[in-house]
Amino acid sequence: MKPNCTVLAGLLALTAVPASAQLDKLKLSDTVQSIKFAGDLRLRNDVSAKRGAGQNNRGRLRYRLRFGPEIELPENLTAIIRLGSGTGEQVSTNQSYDNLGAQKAIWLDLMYLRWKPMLNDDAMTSLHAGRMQNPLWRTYSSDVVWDDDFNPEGFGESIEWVLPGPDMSVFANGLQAVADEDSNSGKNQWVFSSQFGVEKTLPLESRLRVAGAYHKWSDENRSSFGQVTVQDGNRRLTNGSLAARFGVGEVTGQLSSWIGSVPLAFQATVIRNFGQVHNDNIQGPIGRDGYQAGLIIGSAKAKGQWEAAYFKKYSQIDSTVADVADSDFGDGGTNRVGHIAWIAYAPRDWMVLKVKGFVTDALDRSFPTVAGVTPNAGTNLDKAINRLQMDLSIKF
Ligand SMILES: [Ca+2]
Ligand SMILES: [Ca+2]
Ligand SMILES: [Ca+2]
Repeated sequence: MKPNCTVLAGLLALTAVPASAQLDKLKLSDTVQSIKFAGDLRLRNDVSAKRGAGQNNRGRLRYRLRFGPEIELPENLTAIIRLGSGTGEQVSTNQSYDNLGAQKAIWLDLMYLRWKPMLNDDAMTSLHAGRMQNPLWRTYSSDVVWDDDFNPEGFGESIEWVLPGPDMSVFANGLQAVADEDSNSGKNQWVFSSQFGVEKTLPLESRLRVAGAYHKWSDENRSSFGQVTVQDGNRRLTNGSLAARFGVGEVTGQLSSWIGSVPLAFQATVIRNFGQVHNDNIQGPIGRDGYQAGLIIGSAKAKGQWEAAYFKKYSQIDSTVADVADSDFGDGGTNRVGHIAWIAYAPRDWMVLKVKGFVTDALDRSFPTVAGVTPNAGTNLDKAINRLQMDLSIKF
């Protein structure tokens, strides 16, 4: 009887301690100025209908977890760490319900240092190094070039100046990322991006933000990138390396406005691969252009809010590097044209319900549209893919 009482008394004593006092016992090193944990969790039903030889319809129940700390250090330095679910792909942290409940892996999704020096009262500067969030400014339509899940490994720089006078700011972003390192080559493969943009306040509380960028890949034809996921599109050599060269020019922009109290955002991105010219590896149409354009009405960011959106996307075979482009359009990648639409509703500040549909088709059927499949097989050239995603997302 007596030992039980002791345990009970101990438990009562523990629960009687206020939460704040328990937190006081959390020991942090003197270097840590503050620490913030955040994350998100998404449950998805992903259904795709595929037409074409060798193509199967699929229905996948999937989840995504991302979670980690932002650790504020001295001297305006922050360490950002995030773990993510998935299968280690460069363009997704999705994991399917699969293999009789087998344990699923956790990956390093972000791990970088951010330095925000105070250089000027009218300028915001930040420098990044590590495996980081893409430092380039992007809208939804920018995923014709960059999948939102792609976290480059290298260096990033961002600066934005507020100009005196006409409600205007200018900004510049840089990215120098290692695409791949190989033991048999002293030279890494890289991507170098430079972006310059401007934001201007317009009448009727409208705003226009536009940026031009150039994404230059180097040694992209030397070998493959050793990437986990090879996406559709892009001509490739038998060793898996890209056949075309890539120097992609991009103009991306957003015009935000209002209909009464409902926000409205027009977005468009236009790309051309200026690196793409005829060479020994490139026969047939050169295939170097792409765009995505559309609008989002409303904004499902707080309790009771909704949004609806429509976009048209068009991406020729070598318009950009397929393996870092949006992974949800068709099976992901390039050489595809189609429509994207969604509606979303936020029943709580921290919860969003979303239904998103894709109606797509292969753009040029004379090319292999399935990664790694040669065209002369006569299969896989007809590749219409329609897709429906139903999401429940929680932010915490
Ligand atoms: Ca993705
Ligand atoms: Ca490698
Ligand atoms: Ca390589």
